[in-house]
Formats: sequence, C-alpha cells, structure tokens
Amino acid sequence: MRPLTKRLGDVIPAPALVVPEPAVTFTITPDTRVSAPPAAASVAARLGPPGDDGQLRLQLTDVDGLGAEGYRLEITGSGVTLRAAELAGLFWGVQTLLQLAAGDRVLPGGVIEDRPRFAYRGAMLDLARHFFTADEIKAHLDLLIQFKINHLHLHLTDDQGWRLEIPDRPRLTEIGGGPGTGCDGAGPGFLTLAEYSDVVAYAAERFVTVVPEIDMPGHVNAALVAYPELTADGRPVEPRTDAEVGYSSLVAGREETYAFVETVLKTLADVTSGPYLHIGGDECLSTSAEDYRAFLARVLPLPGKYGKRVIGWHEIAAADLPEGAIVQYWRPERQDANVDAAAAAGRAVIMSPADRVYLDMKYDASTPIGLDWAGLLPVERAYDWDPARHLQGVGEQALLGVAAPLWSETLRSVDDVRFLTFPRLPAVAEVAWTPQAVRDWASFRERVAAFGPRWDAAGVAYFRSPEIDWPSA
Ligand code: TNX
Repeated sequence: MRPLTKRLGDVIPAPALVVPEPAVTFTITPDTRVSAPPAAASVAARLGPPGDDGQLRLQLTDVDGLGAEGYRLEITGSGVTLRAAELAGLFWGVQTLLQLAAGDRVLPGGVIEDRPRFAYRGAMLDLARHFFTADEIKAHLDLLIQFKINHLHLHLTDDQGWRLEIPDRPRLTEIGGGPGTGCDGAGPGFLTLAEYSDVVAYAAERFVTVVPEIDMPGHVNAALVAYPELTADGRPVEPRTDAEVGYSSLVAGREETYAFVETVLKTLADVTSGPYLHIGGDECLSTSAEDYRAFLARVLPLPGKYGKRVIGWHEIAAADLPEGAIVQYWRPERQDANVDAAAAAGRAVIMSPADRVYLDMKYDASTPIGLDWAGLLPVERAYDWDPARHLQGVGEQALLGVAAPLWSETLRSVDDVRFLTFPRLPAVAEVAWTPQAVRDWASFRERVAAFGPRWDAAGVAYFRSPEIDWPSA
C-alpha cells in the first residue's frame, strides 16, 4: 500500500540521515518568504520570494562534518532552516526541499542531515552520434540537478561527428558538424565556442561542472575527414555514419598529430571553467599497443599544461599515468589488472560499468531504442550494486565517483534521451550520493513512483517501467 501522506524521507537520492517529527508539518503558501545572505540570493530564489525574517531561512555557516556539498535541514511547525557551509550545500538542500514540497506544498517535519558519498556524480551525453543543441542540453541539465548530479560530461567528438567549434581548425565543424553527420546522418550540428561557454556558465550557476571530452587517438574519423593530413598516408577518408567502433586512429609517430591535439585541448581549456579535460582513449583497436602508449605519453600531460586534470576511459591505465590522472572504468567485466594497479598507485577512479549505468542499454527486450551489448538494464539492476565492490582493487577510497553515460547511436530526439534517462538516472544518482548502508531497492522503488505524475505534468517522456508501481493517472 502506498502511504497516504508523504514522509520526510521521500527524497531521491535518499538523504544520509532522516529524523522525522511525524506530528509536525509546515505548509508553503503564497505569503511564505525566504531569507538568505546576499551570496545565496539566487539559490534562495528557487524557493520563493525574498523577505526579511522569512519562514524559510537559508544560512551559510559551518555545519559539523557535512563537507562542501552537505546541508542540514530542519522543518518545524513555524518554518524551515537550511544550513550549509557552502553555496553548493544550500543548492542541494533546496533540491531536497523542492522534492518534499512537490504537489500540495506541505513539508513533513523533522531534521535531515545529508552529504554525498562521492564528490563526482556524473551524467554523460554523446553529442557526436546525435547532436543536441545548447538549449536541449540546458533543459536536460535542469532535470538532472533535481537528483544532485554535479558533473555533466559532454562527449563532443567521435567517428560520426565533431561538435565543438575550434576556430583554428574550422573544417572540423564545417564538415564534421555539417549535414549528414551523426549515426545514419540524422544528427547534424555543433556548438559554437560561445554556445559551449553559455552551457558551461549555465551549469556552473547550478553547481554542475561540465567535463568536455575529445575522444582520441581512436574514434576520430570525423577529424580525419576534415583534415586528411592527419591520416597515416595523407589520403582523404570517407565520412562514416554507421555505429562501428575501433577503425580510426590518429598517427602516434607524427608531429602534426600533436600540433592538432594541442590546439584542440588549449581551445577547450580556455572555455572550460571546471577542472577536468577528458581525452577519451577507449577502444583504440586500430592503434598498436606501442603507438597507443607513445600517443598517451605525449597527450596525457597536456591538460595539466593548461591547468586541468586529465580524465580518460580506463584503457589509459595501460600507459604511465601522470599524478592526478583519473581513470573512468566502463567495462562490465569485474576485473582489470591495469585499473587495479592505477588505483594502487593513487590514481582516482570514476565507476561507469556498462552493465549497471549505461543509460543507452535497453531496459528490457521490448525497449524500442538503445543497445544491448552489455545486456539488458532494468531499473533495479542500475540501482542494486555497490561501486566500491565492482573491481577488487578499487575500493571506496580510490573512487572519485560514479557516472552514467548515455551514448546516442540510437537516439533521434530529446524524448529519446528522457526515455532512457528516467527513471534509471535517479537510481544511479542515489548510488552516487547515498551511503550504501542507507540504500534499499524496495524503498527506492516506492519513492521513484512519486515522480511519475511530476514527469507527466512536466511533459517528460519517461519509461513507465513495470518494475515500479506508478500511481494511476
Ligand atoms: C562503447 S564506452 C563505447 C562507445 C559506444 C558505447 C555504446 C566507451 C568508452 N566506448 O563508443 O558508443 O559502447 O554503448
């Protein structure tokens, strides 16, 4: 049976600590005012109009042990006090309040003390196989932040398309972002540097870090089409719009390669406010192991040269990793000696195992879009795992966080993005935020059901998974 009244713990991701005061509620009305220090004015505005001595009080103050993103929320009969050490903590606390207020605006009484398990809680969107505009990316981000996702990884380049303007190499987007690019030629377009900067700023205002990826040395057919001098024999190659992987490569033994890579990474560093640049590095099936390591020896230090930390897909763990390099594990296999060794040497790991968090996997056999190379991925499977136990050598301390990629080979619209993202992304967000001991599928399953009517009302085309008891409309 569904409970008739909402409870203080009815939040996704589940807070670390919830102490309900069942007899107490506070109702937000048109007269409710929000008071906050000036620095928190825009965060506070998400809750309602400002006013001195408001019933909703935001305070920037040290809250014991809750860290940069943690917050303490107290709801009494006379109002609400939200405290955090930093603005990010207030912002996530506001997301909690907005979830609790949904519908009747009645807030259940009690205290929440919350902080994330992991600093990096990510979602990735593949703009290369199908392009999404800056406005579409921003709208997607607005849905992600409700679940306290704080990193948006943009896969900007691949065999089928190049989606970021590089002024020194204009043909990358003139050709690689032009008509007929993307899988089946159905996803043309690219971001100008101004549009990309706008997305970065929009994300930063929402405490989200954009993590841009230029995939190399493989997954570069679009770059080779635009600049044939980058190919092994200097001869032009044909554009490709199929979904094969592993057939293209930059040439490790050529200076021209590194001039190209440095131009691209420097351009990207200049317009990226966050601390990371992702250099890809996956599935280089047509690069010899020796060339792969030689290429990475030159390229892994480049983000550092421009003030950024390098991230790569976990294949980069086959190379010598500079200090600070981050490895993103994506295979479903439960062992990888190179990644274990990288973690043992102090390199941080982001966990993205395809059989748990790849949002492009089909939910079940009848899912009309998506892939199934890592198996089917129902919501419970995305929820019911522990990132600190996926790889033997990668425990809690080695993990920077958890991220859910969405590859776009089979996507043709924003509705497709949303269908594969919801309700699985909320499951992954809870894996990344909530302490393992507090997580429980039966509870998540109930809590996520409440989002059905909200997504319906907002026109979000989510998947009505039969695993969830959605309220009848
Ligand atoms: C593997 S995951 C890829 C991508 C594909 C994806 C499809 C990874 C680092 N590489 O090129 O789009 O599978 O699920």
